Amino acid sequence: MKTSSALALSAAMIIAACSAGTTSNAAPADTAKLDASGDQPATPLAEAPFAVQEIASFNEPWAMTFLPGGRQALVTEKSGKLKFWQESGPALDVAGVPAVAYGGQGGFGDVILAPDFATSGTIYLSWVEAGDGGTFGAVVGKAKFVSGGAPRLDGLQIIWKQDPKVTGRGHFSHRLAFSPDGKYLFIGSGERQKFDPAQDMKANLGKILRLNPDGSVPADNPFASQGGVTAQIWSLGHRNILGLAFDGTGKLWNQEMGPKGGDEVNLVEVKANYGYPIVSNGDHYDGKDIPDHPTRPEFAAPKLWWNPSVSPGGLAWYNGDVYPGWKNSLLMGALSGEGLIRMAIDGDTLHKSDRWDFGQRIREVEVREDGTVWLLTDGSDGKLLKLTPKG
Ligand SMILES: [Ca+2]
Ligand SMILES: [Ca+2]
Repeated sequence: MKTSSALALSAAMIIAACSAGTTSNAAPADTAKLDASGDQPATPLAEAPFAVQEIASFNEPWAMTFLPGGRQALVTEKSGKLKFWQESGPALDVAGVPAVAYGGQGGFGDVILAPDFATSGTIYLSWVEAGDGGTFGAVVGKAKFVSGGAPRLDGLQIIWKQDPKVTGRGHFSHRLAFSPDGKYLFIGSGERQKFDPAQDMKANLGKILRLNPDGSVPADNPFASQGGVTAQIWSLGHRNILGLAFDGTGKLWNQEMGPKGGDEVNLVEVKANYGYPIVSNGDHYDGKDIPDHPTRPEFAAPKLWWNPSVSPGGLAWYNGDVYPGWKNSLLMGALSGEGLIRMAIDGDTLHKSDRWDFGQRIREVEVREDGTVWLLTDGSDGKLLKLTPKG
């Protein structure tokens, strides 16, 4: 027994040494060149400053948020369940959740805590509801989360809807984030795979929206005087926003799944137009060309982009000390890219700092209060993963 495990160990060391050897020429990466291009080669997990620990399983998990203290979390499952995960106990179904229109890319979406969660227990949720004539649209609601052995939602109230509802079940986006001052709710609203709504000021599709916590429109929104859903608009020309994150200086970043070869991370600025579907560094999946960003400098260009596509899932700001050199970074999951991407924040710019090959579709990225990073993998046997720092 002793001999065979020693052999297995030395074989593992040889494999690790070989995989390190094959990538050593590429590292350290020429980040300036990578940052300006669509490229970003992946590094084997063996070289990461963390080990991957499997914690729990979920059915098509989509989003999660830790509760204060980090020993409990809420996890949405796309088909319509909200799970109350506990570090030392079973994951329980939360009662009182809305009925969701499950299918395609739709179902349960995001879950975040209200800024005053500690006193109010309020959470915000997004999901898809059906409309007339085979149409669908995302909605956002708030409710009080009541913890304990029979967790439930009380007083669920819808505060926002995608308008108009359209056919198809793609590009809902429905990602949520509160500004660090707790005053404003930002919603990523996808263009519903219909292209032009991203430039249509009469639709709240293909936009990032800014609302008061009760769903009303702040008086100082850039298009507030125009009324209707136009008043909700903060930025436009987005495609499928699957991650929103504020950094420590209050800057809002978004990632979005672009067309083929056009996935983006943007610095979200008020009134900016990010150009979709008029410009993209990618092209339509049917092969039709979309002029690249540099041809139309009036549209805000991405800070980073990826070709081939990585299909982003989740976005989180990291400012901990658990993993060396990660302070002030953005972390982004990759679905088709099957990994985790780290981008160092450098003022108003980003660098392609790391990309690890997990061999699994990463849907969600969360940072716990203790500085550890947790991920959700995609699919019917989705896993909650903890990235345990290596000694
Ligand atoms: Ca989250
Ligand atoms: Ca293009």
